[in-house]
Amino acid sequence: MNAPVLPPARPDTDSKPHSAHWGVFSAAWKDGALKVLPYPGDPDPNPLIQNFTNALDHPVRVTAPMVRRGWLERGPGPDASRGRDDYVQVTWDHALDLLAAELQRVKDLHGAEGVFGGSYGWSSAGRFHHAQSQVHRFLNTALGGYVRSVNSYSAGASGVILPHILGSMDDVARRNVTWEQIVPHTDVVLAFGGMALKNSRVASGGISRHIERESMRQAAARGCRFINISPLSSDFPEDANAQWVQAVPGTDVALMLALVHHVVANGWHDQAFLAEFCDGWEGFEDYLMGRQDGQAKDANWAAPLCGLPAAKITELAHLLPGKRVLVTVSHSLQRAEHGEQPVWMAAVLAAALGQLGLPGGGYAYALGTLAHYGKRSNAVPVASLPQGMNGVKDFIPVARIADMLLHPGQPFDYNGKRMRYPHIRLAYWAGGNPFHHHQDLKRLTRAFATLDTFIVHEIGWTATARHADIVLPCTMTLEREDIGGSATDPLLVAMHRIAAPNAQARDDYDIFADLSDRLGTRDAFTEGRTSGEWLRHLYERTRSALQDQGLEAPSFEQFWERGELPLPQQDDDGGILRAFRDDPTGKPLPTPSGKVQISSQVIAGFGYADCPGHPAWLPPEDAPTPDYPLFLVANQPATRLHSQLDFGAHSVSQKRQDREVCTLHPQDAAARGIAEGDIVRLFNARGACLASATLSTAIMPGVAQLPTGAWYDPVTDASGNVVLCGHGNPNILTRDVGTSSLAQGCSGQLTAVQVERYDGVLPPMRAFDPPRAVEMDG
Ligand SMILES: Nc1nc2c(c(=O)[nH]1)N[C@H]1C(S)=C(S)[C@@H](COP(=O)(O)OP(=O)(O)OC[C@H]3O[C@@H](n4cnc5c(=O)[nH]c(N)nc54)[C@H](O)[C@@H]3O)O[C@H]1N2
Ligand SMILES: Nc1nc2c(c(=O)[nH]1)N[C@H]1C(S)=C(S)[C@@H](COP(=O)(O)OP(=O)(O)OC[C@H]3O[C@@H](n4cnc5c(=O)[nH]c(N)nc54)[C@H](O)[C@@H]3O)O[C@H]1N2
Ligand SMILES: [Mo]
Repeated sequence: MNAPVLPPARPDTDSKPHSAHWGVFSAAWKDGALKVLPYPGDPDPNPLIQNFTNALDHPVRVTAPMVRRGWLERGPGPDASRGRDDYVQVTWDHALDLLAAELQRVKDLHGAEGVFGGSYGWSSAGRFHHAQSQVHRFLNTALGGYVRSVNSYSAGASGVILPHILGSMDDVARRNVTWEQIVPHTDVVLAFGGMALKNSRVASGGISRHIERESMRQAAARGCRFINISPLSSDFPEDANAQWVQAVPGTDVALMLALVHHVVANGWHDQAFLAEFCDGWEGFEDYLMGRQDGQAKDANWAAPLCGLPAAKITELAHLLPGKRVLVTVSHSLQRAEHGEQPVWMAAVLAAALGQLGLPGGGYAYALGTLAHYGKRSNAVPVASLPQGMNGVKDFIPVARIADMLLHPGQPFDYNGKRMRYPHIRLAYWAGGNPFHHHQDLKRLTRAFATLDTFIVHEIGWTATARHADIVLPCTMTLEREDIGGSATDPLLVAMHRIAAPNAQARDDYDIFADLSDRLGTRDAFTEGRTSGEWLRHLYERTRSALQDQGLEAPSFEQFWERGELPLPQQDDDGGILRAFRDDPTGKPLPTPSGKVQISSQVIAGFGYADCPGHPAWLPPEDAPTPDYPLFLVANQPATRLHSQLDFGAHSVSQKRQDREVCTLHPQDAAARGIAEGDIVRLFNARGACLASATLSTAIMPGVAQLPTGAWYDPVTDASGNVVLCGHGNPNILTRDVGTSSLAQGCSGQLTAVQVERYDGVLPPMRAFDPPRAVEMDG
């Protein structure tokens, strides 16, 4: 079955609109090739749209339903051969019959509590075919529910701590300071983790205009100073003319403490603001000034931790008083051990400066990390698929998946609660790639080996699909019609179909509908609608809201014909923080005191040593050692979204010798005899991977950077043990521990490694070859 399938002859077509999380575009067939052009209104289009050009009939697409041989022969049950087995191709009917029977078996024996349907992942931009919504709706209607996951890999720590101290993540990140305010008002942007354009070019649901570069340019031209506190100078574009402050990764809290210390020691803090708008300053100030532990958190204390001269820290502090200052913290800082602390401490820094709630000032958590942030909100809702009711109460913080599978029944802490991991027998994934997003991949393989059954719908043979028992080929976004939109982008996109489904691929929706049929729940899942009828039904919400506001409200047919619909937006004008500043008693913050929690009695009451009652410097456990002396930054890739379309033309064009590229400082490279373009081996006690080295002074010494997203390509020894990932997936190195007992977020951004030149035989890169598969007889 692995014989090459000839692509169908493609006649030339007119260009049609479509959308991805990384941009709105149009696509057309010309001379047998797919041409992809950015949305004409986009001032700074994202090159990632070029990943589509070779994707549709790439050999790594899943072409037919497949069942893992061991599962087919031995039936459901724990199996350590997941990830190493071959596949047997079956018909759609056979696959769906097997799957329906297995779902029924698990439900009868263990209840819906035995099914994990968290299915975390970004899937694709269309709002109806959003795979995670589809799988949740299916499990709710067919089984009555599933064990779910809460929070995200993006904002695992901040999503939990922010409601304790300021308000919801969305209120602090998404409906707060806008780029429109920064351009005229802000004097200093203190950006911890920078504001990399590669990141703000992405927004779930799509993004029609990339305005960040131009906004930074205009603000800088007016005199706004951008400070890039980051191990990488590329975390700001040149347009921002940013000053680069090279602080040791993971030490931002120490730096923030020292800045606040200097501000307080000089009496520059806004005492009136702290008294009126904040709660718990005194206890925090005792810690800051070292009144109890005898250690003032001053510049001299922070300097050796941060790897910065004390004079540099005080120089930064001098930039702040009397200025309109905006503090930002990228998501990356909280995707690390004690990730709650920088999120909290940055709020305290902005509060000490009295800046919270001012136009262009204060604290805009995560501004610059996604295109959603710093924008106005739409004044009308956009489509989303209702997921139904989940009858199962059990859940896990999303990044605790391997802990759950490996330790059923064991207790864990989360946000003040003591909970127990449920015993999962079957996991169902559609639209996510745990072998991309999770840490310590060898441990994750052991975790998935405990399942009775693992089901995956995929467009391609990701490592996740290669660990599954039943793999169902689904259409990719270009192969179906959908509606693209998000709550902060003023364009609804009619996502036209650009190509017929590849091989036997089917829409997730149609797969779930036919599966529901076998389980007797088809009507509950479909409500009698085809996908085309669903699109019309979901569009109606937007149309009627437009009509209610007396605006032009085109019919679905008109919208489809035009390809796009501009949406009205509202002026959030600073969101809850501005409202609170203007009217502190009438518009209190949704916190216990109604004010900014500089300290929190609630969090103190949880009694967590790893998340005390005020922000504090807690040194990371996973820091460089003599054996593993470099900090590895495993950040978001510039060449794709996560692992999506890693086989796409743009992503592949940036690899070297088929490997992902790892950046090293020339000093660190020279000390190891590594030259530009050498293949290197990155390793620590958990694992190893290969990459191609590039040398650059745009990274600070002592730090190596390898982006996430290269598809896991395990190379095994004679006994089947994984020796390394030959492609460069950093998650074979990262540590699978929660940020703290409070949030239990993912801590994959940083880990300690050693790097050496790899002089061995380069293993062939096989992540983009489909696995061995045979066709079922008869
Ligand atoms: N070390 C480290 N790890 C990290 C991070 C980090 O900074 N460092 N970042 C984390 C973050 S912030 C995130 S958000 C996660 C991202 O993790 P994921 O969201 O899981 O990553 P994606 O690659 O976007 O996975 C989406 C998958 O859905 C598939 N897909 C696309 N369209 C469809 C469809 O229509 N149907 C179906 N069934 N499947 C579809 C794609 O092929 C792809 O495999 O990674 C996290 N992991
Ligand atoms: N091109 C592209 N864009 C994306 C994504 C993608 O996969 N590809 N993913 C999107 C998603 S889902 C999310 S959640 C966001 C994520 O947004 P982030 O998590 O903020 O993105 P990263 O690129 O992982 O990290 C940003 C920068 O933080 C710096 N950094 C790392 N550790 C530290 C530290 O300890 N201190 C300081 N000061 N700096 C540090 C690194 O230099 C890194 O480049 O990005 C989104 N944008
Ligand atoms: Mo994310």
